[in-house]
Amino acid sequence: MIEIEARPYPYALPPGRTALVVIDMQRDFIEPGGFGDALGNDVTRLEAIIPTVAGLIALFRRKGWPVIHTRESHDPDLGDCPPAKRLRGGGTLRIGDAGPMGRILVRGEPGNAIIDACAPVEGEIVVDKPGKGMFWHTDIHARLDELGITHLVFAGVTTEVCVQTSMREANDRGFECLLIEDATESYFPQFKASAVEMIVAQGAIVGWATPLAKLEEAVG
Ligand code: C5J
Repeated sequence: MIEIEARPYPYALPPGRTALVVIDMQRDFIEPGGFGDALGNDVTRLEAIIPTVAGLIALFRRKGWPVIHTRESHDPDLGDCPPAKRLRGGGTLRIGDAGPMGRILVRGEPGNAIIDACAPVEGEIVVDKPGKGMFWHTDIHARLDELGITHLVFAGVTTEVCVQTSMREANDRGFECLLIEDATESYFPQFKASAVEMIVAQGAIVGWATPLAKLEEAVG
């Protein structure tokens, strides 16, 4: 076990049983012209964490530990996008509409791709998830079990939506979850701060949080 200084108390990381999950580092959320932008958000906040997320991915690759990437995405026929999701919100572009980077949140479209700086390499698992959480309508739980993974380290966007939902799903499924707090971001600073507090509150009710430097310090 490697002990990581974290909130609310040290996180015990078992090498060989720990995977990194990078949530939705997609052009649709991070670049101008994507879904996040169409909803009226300032995407530059998310852009700022790219070097930290890339550094975290590099650390896991250096260690030879699994890296899993997720994409929030839908089939081109939108059969996996309930009307309640598609029609929600007052943005100029809805899921499935054609935007500057192709159809919003549709698999295979340029905007749905993971940004170059965090792109998966050969052999890494990529999960296409139609929901906010990484488990709903995906086979990731079985794949994690096959790999013997019991501990998940989380990064990506956005903190209070897809990251927090995925962490909560993972926590309910028995995974020990650690959030790298400077490798996640929200369009709303107060939502990020609150989400991190909710995760670590009540003795790590959802999981632990720590900055990348503390993980690097501990794992070398
Ligand atoms: C959102 C996400 N915010 N990846 N998706 O709709 O957090």
